[in-house]
Amino acid sequence: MSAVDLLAAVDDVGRDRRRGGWSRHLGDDAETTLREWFTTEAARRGLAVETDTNTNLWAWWGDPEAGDAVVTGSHLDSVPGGGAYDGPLGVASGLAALDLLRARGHRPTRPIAVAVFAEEEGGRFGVPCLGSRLLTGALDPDRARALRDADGVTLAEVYARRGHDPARLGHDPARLGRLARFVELHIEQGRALAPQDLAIGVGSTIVAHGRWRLSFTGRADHAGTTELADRRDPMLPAAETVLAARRAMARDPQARATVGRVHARPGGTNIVPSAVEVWLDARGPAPQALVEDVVAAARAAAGAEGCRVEVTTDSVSPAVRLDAGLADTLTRVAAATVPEVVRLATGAGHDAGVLAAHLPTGMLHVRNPTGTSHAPDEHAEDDDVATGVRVLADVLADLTR
Ligand code: HGY
Ligand code: MN
Ligand code: MN
Ligand code: MN
Repeated sequence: MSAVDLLAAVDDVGRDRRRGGWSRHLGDDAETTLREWFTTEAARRGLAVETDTNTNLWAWWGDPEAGDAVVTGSHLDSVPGGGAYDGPLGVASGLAALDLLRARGHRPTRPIAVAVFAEEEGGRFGVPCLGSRLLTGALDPDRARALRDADGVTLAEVYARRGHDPARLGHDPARLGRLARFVELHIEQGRALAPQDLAIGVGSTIVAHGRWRLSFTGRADHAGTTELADRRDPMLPAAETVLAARRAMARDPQARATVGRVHARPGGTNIVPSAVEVWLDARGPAPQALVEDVVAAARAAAGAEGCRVEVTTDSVSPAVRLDAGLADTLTRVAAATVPEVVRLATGAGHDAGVLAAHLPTGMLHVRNPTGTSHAPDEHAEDDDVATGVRVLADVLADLTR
């Protein structure tokens, strides 16, 4: 079954009629349905499916305990109102690549797994790459268990409802030690390949990125009867935060500073808010320095409005240089299928960026004609998807000969 057909089978899962696009978040019905779909498709292929203590899924061709495994895969969760390819393309391509290898009669000399990492987008609990960070010990399990979603539900409660013991979350060095290579196929996010008329890019680096939360506290009051001098309006320093992020990007073309999420309480149209939370996504060569500039402006604005401000770090991911030797292998193997292969530095975070600190890790990026991602219009052409699957199959064959 082709990756396009696999994706088509779940195209209606998690469609977000209100926002457009798809919304599939850890523990919700859509993500649960996608996990069941993956498990069914893997079992249909005779793969042994297991759920690890961090609820990452692993579909094995070969003995999971043997070690020295070659792993591909990605994630099934999405951002709110996201596209259908970011994550699922890598998972579907992994299954389709195994179909190709079997059709060719390939007999791997080492185990191969297709993995699905939990909550890569951090869409529900705010910490990206949750499953791979827990697996690798990059996220403290106590902190993870206590994470709360927008409704105040904790991660521990969601896992318990799922029948997973939250007490078992955490670093899994034994599992990690059995992995020898990880190759993630992902739709390109950004538009580097299309202008060069290229279908495949090999990942070289992943930019440093992080998420910070600025919580402004003022005083609720009547919108119609409170004069400016009497207001302590937290929306004003929140607005200054957004403008400071834009100034930071204008200063440094490599910087990315985004405020995509704001939450005002109590949230009435006719109320000067009592509190406003602003989430800042910062990326680039030095995201912390960028954040310091934005926070300084936010603090000054908060002071001028008589508001308090608290700044917390939700997550920080250092810049990652993907394994050069594996990138060379990916490039060599891909060259048998596509006329030219380029290295691609990406501004998007991935589970590959987390695993890269623990085992040789590579990425294959599949052309995105418009570059649009984290949005309903995200798209890869069927021919490019098929090319990506062929290249991934050739890579898995090369690594398991
Ligand atoms: O946010 C990111 O860069 C990734 O798509 N999770
Ligand atoms: Mn994403
Ligand atoms: Mn992704
Ligand atoms: Mn199409």
